[in-house]
Amino acid sequence: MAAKFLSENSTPERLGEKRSEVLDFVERHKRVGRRVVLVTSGGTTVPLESKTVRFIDNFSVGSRGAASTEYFLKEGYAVIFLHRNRSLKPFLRHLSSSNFLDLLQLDAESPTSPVKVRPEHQERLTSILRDYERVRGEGTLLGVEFQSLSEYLHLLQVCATCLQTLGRSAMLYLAAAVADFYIPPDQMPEHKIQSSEGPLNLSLQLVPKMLEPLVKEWVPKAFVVSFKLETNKDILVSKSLQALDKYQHQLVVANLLETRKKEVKLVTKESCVDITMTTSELSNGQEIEQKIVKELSALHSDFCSVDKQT
Ligand code: PAZ
Repeated sequence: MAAKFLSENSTPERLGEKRSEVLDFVERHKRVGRRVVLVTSGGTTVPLESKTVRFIDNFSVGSRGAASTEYFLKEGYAVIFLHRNRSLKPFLRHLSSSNFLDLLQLDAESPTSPVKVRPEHQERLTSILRDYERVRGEGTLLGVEFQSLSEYLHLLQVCATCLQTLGRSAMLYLAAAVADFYIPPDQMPEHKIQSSEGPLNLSLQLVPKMLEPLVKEWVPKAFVVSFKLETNKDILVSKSLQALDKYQHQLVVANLLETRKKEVKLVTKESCVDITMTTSELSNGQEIEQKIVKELSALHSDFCSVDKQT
């Protein structure tokens, strides 16, 4: 099913070049013994026309993926950040609620470098820039962009297979909100759908679950974390357990749409651990992703130590 989807849906531009970049990144960090995590982030679009004017989208803005990426970097991981274009980016996300130009001012007294950061933003920007420059200097973050469902799935396969060589020291953290339904290319109109033709009836097909080949074939030794989003709390844990049973991966991060920034559950076959934020932690600007990543990093260390014992 997955192979059929990938062969029938066109590959993203410069896929070969992107594969080489990811492979080089993985090899470089493998040489120094650094663990590598693939973080997926943001929603996918599902085109309604091949010359796409309209598409179906979802709510995800990529906060989970962008924030988690920063915390994985702090934990010493190298991160492949597979993200939706225009979704939130690590470091830059801290400025997403500001108008960039409001952070700056013109200084008439220094004509050669007249653009300055306003004094009230100096401290915050310095701290963001310091973290960003350290990561750039160490070369520990690689961004890979997608927009549509099909681009995402092709790039997921490429990134995951490049990680195979790392065995247990690779982690996959699949936080992207991936569409479950799509229109196959042979059923998609070429041109913009005309409203003059009346109301639109869409028939969508199921997207094959890529977790299956990912766990069985692409990265069979890696530590794989999937996400489960629900709106009904009564089915959250049972659906997470079903996924673990079906795909045989290591862990599901289970969350509800409304409370996803305040509480999640880390579900494995053996346990279900609640991670929660207090009101004071939230008002101090602390983020749940810091706790999630800390916990996962520790579990990943245990998982890697099995290799060393054998
Ligand atoms: O991207 P975001 O921060 O707005 O939301 C994060 C999330 C809810 C998409 C993520 O935590 C998640 O659950 N992803 C998987 C969604 C799914 O079940 O397909």
